[in-house]
Amino acid sequence: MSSQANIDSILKENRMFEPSAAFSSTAHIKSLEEYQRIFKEAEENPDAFWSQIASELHWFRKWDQVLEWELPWAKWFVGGQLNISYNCLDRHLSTWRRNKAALIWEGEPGEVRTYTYQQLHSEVCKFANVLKSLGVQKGDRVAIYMGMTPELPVAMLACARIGATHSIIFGGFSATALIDRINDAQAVAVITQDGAYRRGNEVKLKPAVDEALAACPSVKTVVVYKRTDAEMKMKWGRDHWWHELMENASDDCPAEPLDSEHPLYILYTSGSTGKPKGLLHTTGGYAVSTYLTAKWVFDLKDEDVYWCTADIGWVTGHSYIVYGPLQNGATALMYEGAPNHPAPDRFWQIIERHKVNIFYTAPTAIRAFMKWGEQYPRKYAMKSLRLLGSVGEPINPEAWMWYREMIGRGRCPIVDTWWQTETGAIMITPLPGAIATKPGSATKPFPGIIADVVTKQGDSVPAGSGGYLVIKRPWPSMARTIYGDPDRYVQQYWSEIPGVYFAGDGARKDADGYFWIMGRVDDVINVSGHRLSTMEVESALVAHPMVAEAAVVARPDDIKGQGIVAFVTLESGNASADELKDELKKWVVKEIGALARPDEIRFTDALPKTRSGKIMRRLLREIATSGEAKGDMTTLEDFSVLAALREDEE
Ligand code: 7RM
Repeated sequence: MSSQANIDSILKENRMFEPSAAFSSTAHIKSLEEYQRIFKEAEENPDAFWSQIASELHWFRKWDQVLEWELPWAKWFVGGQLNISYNCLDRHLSTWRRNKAALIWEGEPGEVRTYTYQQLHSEVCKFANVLKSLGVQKGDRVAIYMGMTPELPVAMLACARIGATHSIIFGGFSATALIDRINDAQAVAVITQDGAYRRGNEVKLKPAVDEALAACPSVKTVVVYKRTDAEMKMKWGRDHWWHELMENASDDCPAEPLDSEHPLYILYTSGSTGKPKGLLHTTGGYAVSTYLTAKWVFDLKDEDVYWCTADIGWVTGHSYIVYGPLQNGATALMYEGAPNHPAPDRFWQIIERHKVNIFYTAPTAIRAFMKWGEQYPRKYAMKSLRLLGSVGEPINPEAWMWYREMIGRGRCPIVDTWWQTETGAIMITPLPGAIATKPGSATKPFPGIIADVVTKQGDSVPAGSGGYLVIKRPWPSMARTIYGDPDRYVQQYWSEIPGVYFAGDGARKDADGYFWIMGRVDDVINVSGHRLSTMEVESALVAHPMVAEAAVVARPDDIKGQGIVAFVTLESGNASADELKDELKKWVVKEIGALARPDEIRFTDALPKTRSGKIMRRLLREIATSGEAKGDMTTLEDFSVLAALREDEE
């Protein structure tokens, strides 16, 4: 953060959509008044609120104390013992849900597998016994490097069942990324698969593990799930086939009672510099927050088919494909592959085939759908849909409206959910039956979450001004530390602004108390002393009919301090002419003012993104400034994008 000043907000959006009476009447939270009452109760007596929710789960031993808080160190449900795998599975086996679908999986090549709660329980118990037989013990770390197959949640839940801490590494990461993460966690085992299907090709996974393990002495065992049947080298004594081990494994494996603060998982996020940060989540608090947010935000009902399109290697998949939905006894759909394979209508086909009711995806995907064209969703009625969700980046109003009209057909509320790997669960979000939505706003904090927008000194900013998004009180699913580096945890999240958790994002609160997330403060641009959010300039650009996506960054400017460079991808079929560059500059001036006029527009076929779809503005900043990207690129999804950007420049 370069300046003490606040962030100027220039985006104006006045549309508002009330929940329909029909939706509200059956929703878990039915009205604004009900939300406000619960919010107030939770604010005034957080212990009672969280205790009541926690009581809906299964505990082997009840907690003695709800919260022990020594800033910034939290312990939730102190003295309690539970097992999240028990809460996801066993708890449902004594109810009618025993034979309900827990997971419906669709492979990219088209096969479908369904697991009932009973079946999933058996698989998890068997694999938990496999892990034990391989010597994996409570407290050990297990790295999981898999694609989106049902065996991935089986592996996670099996780890959780015996108290091993999982560390899932995106199937898209390289051997180098694997080495850093495996060594940081000192993992004793790796669970992987031969390969995964993506866009009709095989992405090889096991070979990357082989390459990495030469530099990872802590790993003693590798389990390989056979997905693609590719030719595979197996190292004798170290590598085992999943199917061979499972053949003789017993499906009797009682869940281990674990301390509420027992480490459940480590998940790495890229730091802007240096080694990746392993956020550590523990059991009890995480279970409670993911259970409740999944239920209220997605308004989960027993009849629903719920689909979150995230990769499980990202926190969204951990919390809202696996732990949140399964604790609720929901039916979660899981899809293995790409959204445009074999054609750009794959998602709509899946919604139609499985009669999906709740659909949760990312703005980056929505902008891709917009670019591919309306003809694809238009082919399908998608009458089953009743609720839509968005996560991962600020969703520009243009994309929000398209999502509402083209996918939701004007019938479905949209929940724009703001949260982070660090927060473990959704923090700011509409409750769909209670809170009216505004395109581009994540609306209000979830009950029990005390959020604010403040200056760097920690003072609340007036309505309408931008500032730093902070959380003022501990919440159950907060990350407990950065694994192995508590000092970095304190310094990264609890030092910048006194006494509160600083999320790294900028935001603005409007006169109705709605939060508008403005993106990472590291991305803020300072033009002639005005601090602008890149997201707002991008949002204006994307509102132009020819623009599909935009990324805006600053580069040093002798006069203004910083100038604006916009990287723009166009809707298919639009030529990139110089006249269009002028037109876009004028457009931004008209939409938000002369201050935000881009100095340069660069057309590109694609923007550099992480695997989870976030635009990597840092790399674009380096390209705009020095012509070359040099920083950490381990999380970059597609390297050819950078090469193309460099070529464009010449
Ligand atoms: C869930 C997830 C976290 C960062 C966060 C924000 C951005 C996520 C929204 C959003 C605006 C949203 N975890 N972000 N959701 N920005 N509106 N609804 O994405 O750790 O991978 O990323 O993502 O900048 O700090 S994450």
